[in-house]
Amino acid sequence: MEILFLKMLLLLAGCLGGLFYHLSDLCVGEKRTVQNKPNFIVILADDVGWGDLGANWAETKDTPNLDQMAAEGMSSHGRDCYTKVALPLFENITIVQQPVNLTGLAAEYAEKATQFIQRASESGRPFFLYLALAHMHVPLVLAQPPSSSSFPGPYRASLREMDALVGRIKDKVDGCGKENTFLWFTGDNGPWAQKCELAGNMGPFSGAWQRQRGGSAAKQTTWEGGHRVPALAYWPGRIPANVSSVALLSTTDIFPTLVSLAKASLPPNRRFDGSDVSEILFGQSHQGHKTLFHPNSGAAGKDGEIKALRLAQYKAFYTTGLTQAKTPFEVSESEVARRSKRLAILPQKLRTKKERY
Ligand SMILES: [Ca+2]
Repeated sequence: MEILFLKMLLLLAGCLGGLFYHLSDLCVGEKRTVQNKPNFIVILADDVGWGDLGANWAETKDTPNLDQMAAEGMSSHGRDCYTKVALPLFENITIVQQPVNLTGLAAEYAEKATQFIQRASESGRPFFLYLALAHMHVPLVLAQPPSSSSFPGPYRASLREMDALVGRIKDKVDGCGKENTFLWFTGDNGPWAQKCELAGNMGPFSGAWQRQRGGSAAKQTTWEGGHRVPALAYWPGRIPANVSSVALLSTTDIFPTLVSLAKASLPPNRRFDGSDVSEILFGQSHQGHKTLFHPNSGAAGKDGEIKALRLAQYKAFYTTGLTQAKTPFEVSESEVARRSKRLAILPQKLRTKKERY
């Protein structure tokens, strides 16, 4: 199998990488045919909150493109600003910028990604594009002049910028092979709550129980706000539109799933935590993981130690944040789905009473 790395853009922990894996036709100019193997685009956002997407949380109004992607695919139930950072920006193995100009980074992501999709499509070979964004984290640069009358604040401006960026990539896919391209958007973990208004929205997973004991329920903890991330899967004709799945999935499933869809095999000499979840994405199954183990990030104990266990609708915590917990909590997906739609219209008094996560 011929494999060519074409582009790589690296910033902080994120990279935009692309490779072709060999096969036949795709779209060349106006002529478009369906190849035997699909294309894959994975967009990974940093510290994006489950409630940052309007598709999940009705109070959020800043993500029309991601919401549209959710409507056309499947969703699954995750002050200090600078203009430059000292880290380098890579294209393949070449540093193309250092320090990175953060002001133009979103535009550069979009330009490189869309150019890559275009060139890959014209090549007639299937491709894989991985786009690991510097967004959301905390805003590293103001995405909009604060003097603007429509400036919504640093975080929301950055959220809108990311939404527009994903929208540009989706538009490119739509114009150049959407019938054979699988687009997967998700996040790595929940918001960095200690950054207050510069952090994302956890939606209903605000961790009332944990916060009462002085801890956080977001990033670096094993609570839902720290582990549950938005996930959108888009592939018209293969993935059913406007479906919200309650199956328990993990970002560790991405690799086995893409390997399977590429008709390749996982290396046999190691174990993988994730599974091929393509049947769930294609609407043929609702059985995700029955059990997930949540290791500690190191912020609240020894890095890698199992601190919480998810079993079906139950989640047991042993140590999380600064607080020890021995209480199993029930995580009702149907309740979450119902509340995510209803909470936006509930009075604050009722909302607080209902928050258990
Ligand atoms: Ca992160």
